[in-house]
Amino acid sequence: MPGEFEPHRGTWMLWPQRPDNWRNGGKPAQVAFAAVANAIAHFESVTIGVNPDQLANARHILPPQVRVVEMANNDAWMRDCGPTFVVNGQGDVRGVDWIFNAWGGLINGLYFPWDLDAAVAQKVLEIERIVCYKAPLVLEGGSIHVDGQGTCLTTEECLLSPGRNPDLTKDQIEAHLKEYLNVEKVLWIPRGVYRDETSGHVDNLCCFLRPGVIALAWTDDRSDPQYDRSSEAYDFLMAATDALGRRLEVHKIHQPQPVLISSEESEGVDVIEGTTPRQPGDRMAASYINFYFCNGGAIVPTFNDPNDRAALYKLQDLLPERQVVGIPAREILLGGGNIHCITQQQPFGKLKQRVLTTSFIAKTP
Ligand code: KQY
Repeated sequence: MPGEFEPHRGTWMLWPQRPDNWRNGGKPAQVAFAAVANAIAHFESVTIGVNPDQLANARHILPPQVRVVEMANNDAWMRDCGPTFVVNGQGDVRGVDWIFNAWGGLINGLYFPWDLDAAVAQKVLEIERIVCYKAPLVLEGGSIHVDGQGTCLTTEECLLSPGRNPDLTKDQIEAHLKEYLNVEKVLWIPRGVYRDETSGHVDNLCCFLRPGVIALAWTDDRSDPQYDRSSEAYDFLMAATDALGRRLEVHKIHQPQPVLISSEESEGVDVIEGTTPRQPGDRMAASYINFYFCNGGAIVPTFNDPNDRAALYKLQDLLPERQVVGIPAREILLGGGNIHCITQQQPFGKLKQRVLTTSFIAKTP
């Protein structure tokens, strides 16, 4: 699996609408998703899968350069139900279709049913005519990050949670990661971000900025429940080496102040049995780390918070080769995730495909 920071052929997303997760029938979230799609489209092509009843609305709201395709789904988390794109030894792009069970199935999943989401990865791969590898593991894309050089980051809290693969040992899960992602080393961080409803997806806590270099969600406030989680992750990463035996450089990105659901926001969400409730005063798992790399850019969530500026400047310093773009993302956070969770990169194949494409273009009159 290439690192997300490597070149992309494009980005895949889904369109939000379910009223028991997105307030006001999904309208504010749709505006936020459109802003993300528009920002990414400045750097690379974007495709959005949309349920049939929202097709006209999505086409109306999204800019013309964003490709809109009909794709039935239960909710809008392409990172988690979409394919994980990999590149084989010949340089061909392939897709891994993990088992999706809505972040914990009937044990602690976030909604039921999830059958449409479970079919999304295959549909994306059919559209792109990419061969699909069916993996016998419950896993969402937000629970892994790779450096493209043999190292995978994940959390024990998530991949060992009872709702995912209770019949597999840690070693068996690691063996699947090694096989399907072609990694040699899995770094098991103990826990993710406080109150992350995915049971601690790593993509909200830390990510590779490039091989050997990691950005980590941080707070200096020892009374914040996030402090212990970030500290143990920091200590773990500082003591670790990657697949090539390198020590890791870890950069702390200070989190926003706790983001709490307001009464108005809570009232806008339909109450349906079996779906995660959204109560006033509940803290959401806000994190600047939940950003998305695209070709030449990094699209970073902002929260109208005093720390927004520092986070954007620090990431820009750490990523001088990219344009860092902040997008107001409270409405995405209110649904339980953020910009990284709603996007999925499709990489270029290795040299062969790019050379073929270039020579074809060169010969076309
Ligand atoms: O990857 C994510 N953070 C997705 C969260 C899903 C939340 C569903 N309500």
